[in-house]
Amino acid sequence: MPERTLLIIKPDAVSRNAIGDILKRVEDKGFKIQQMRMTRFTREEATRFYAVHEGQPFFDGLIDFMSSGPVVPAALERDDAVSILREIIGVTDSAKAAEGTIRREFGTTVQRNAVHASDSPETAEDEIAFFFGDST
Ligand code: IDP
Ligand code: MG
Repeated sequence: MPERTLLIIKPDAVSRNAIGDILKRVEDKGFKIQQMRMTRFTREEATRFYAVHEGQPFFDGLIDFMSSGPVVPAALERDDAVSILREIIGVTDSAKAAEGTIRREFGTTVQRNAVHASDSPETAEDEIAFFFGDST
């Protein structure tokens, strides 16, 4: 069954000119890019997007980082989109992510890890609506 997920290319990856390389990785894995744009989170928007992590020790740093420069959110579609994207990005900490994963190749630390990917089909739809509205 086709499913959607949200990818965000984070400010660290945008600033190291990795947008094209990351999009090529996901397209080569069979994802269709349904919607995409470049934008920048205000602190308020980042706080809303990451509300589930409010109260975590890393929260303030995460909001600083995510609002520090442009990001590229993209709605992606393929079978099992959520789990396949999580697989190819690797674990949260770029330093611990497996060889060949996007976070290992384009990120550096647990915070500056190059990309966001939705963690469930339900979250994915909410996150896609956050950027692109409900009309997709
Ligand atoms: P995920 O992005 O792999 O789903 P989450 O636990 O949802 O990981 O955390 C959201 C984001 O918060 C991470 O991608 C990372 O940028 C940041 N983060 C998570 N854990 C830590 C941490 O322990 N220290 C610093 N930043 C963190
Ligand atoms: Mg998460």
